[in-house]
Amino acid sequence: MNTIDTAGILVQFAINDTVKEVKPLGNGLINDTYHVITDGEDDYVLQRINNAIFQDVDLLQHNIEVVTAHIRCKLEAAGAADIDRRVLQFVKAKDGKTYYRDEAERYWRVMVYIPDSVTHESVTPTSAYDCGKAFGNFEKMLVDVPEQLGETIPDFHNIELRMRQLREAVANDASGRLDEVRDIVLELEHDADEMCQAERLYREGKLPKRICHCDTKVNNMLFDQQGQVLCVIDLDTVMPSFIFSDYGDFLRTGANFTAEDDPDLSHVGFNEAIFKSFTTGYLESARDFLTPIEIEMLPYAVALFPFMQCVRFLTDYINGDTYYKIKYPTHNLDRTRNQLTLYRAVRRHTPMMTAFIRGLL
Ligand code: GN1
Ligand code: MG
Repeated sequence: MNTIDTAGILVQFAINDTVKEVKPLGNGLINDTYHVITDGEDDYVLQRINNAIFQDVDLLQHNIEVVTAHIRCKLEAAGAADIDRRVLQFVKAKDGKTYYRDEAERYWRVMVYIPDSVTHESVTPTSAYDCGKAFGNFEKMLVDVPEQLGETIPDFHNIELRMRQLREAVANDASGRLDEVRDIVLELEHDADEMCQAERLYREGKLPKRICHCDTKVNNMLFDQQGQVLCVIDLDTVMPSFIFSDYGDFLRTGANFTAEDDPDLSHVGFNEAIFKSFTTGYLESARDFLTPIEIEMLPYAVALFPFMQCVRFLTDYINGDTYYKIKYPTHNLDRTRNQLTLYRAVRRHTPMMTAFIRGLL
């Protein structure tokens, strides 16, 4: 932060109040985020967009503008209270865009800070129900977005692509680590066809893509001081995807008994209580617009995301750790084994999940 002239960046945006302080906010791994404290009514959030990962910032900001404007209209039409705390609001730069590119080709954006809001890092059965409802509602508000949105990371959750990337990594064996992980590659290959069924059904026209959040972690939600969900944040990955992305990826982190990089595999497991409450909340808001095949495939989605994450971590390990930040040499291997263990646990829970979802309908 010391080397970045935040004042010089902030003057590019239509902020009238005097800035008193700028300090780091949150713990995101991709973008850099700051809380801008002013002497006026509103505080702001300044964020540097990581354009190494999100290479088309114009497309990304356009998606976010369309989505937030649409949600605001929906909330207004529903007569919702406190709308400014329920949807993000961007401040325009002098050229009218919602981002600014500085001389060093860094990209910046500014949002109004939502007052009296907090984030949580873990879920309970009670909050999982609220999260399910909120993410289902987020998708529901976006079913009739008035234009086709682009993919901010092309084929982000396409498991066929992720398998191709794994196979390429295996063929190159750039870091000489393949021997150590051959058994894992074989296990993943064994289930790959089954896990790729969504992409096949999509090509056959049987499965839709909808506007999804695609990074449904509990810390991508703002809560009020009483623990009620205010709004969904971190909209960079909002793009067309299978609804499995939102439903499955939330449970991948929320319903694992431990963190995704816990090396002690005896801690890893699938939390049935979290699954049940999240699913109950999600289906309460999403069941009206979901097709029968989407609902029927929800247990598949719960397995797909640990499977896909295992493929992605393993690919990165074999490639010599070029994508995910690591803290020690076998970090990606620990993550791989953790996700594989979770995947196996989820598969054992499939009959339970199927029965539970039937019971809700
Ligand atoms: C990355 O940085 P974070 O945790 O928000 C990744 C997700 C993975 C996750 C695994 C753009 O997200 O897809 O699920 O790591 N995001 C991107 O920890 O690749
Ligand atoms: Mg986040």
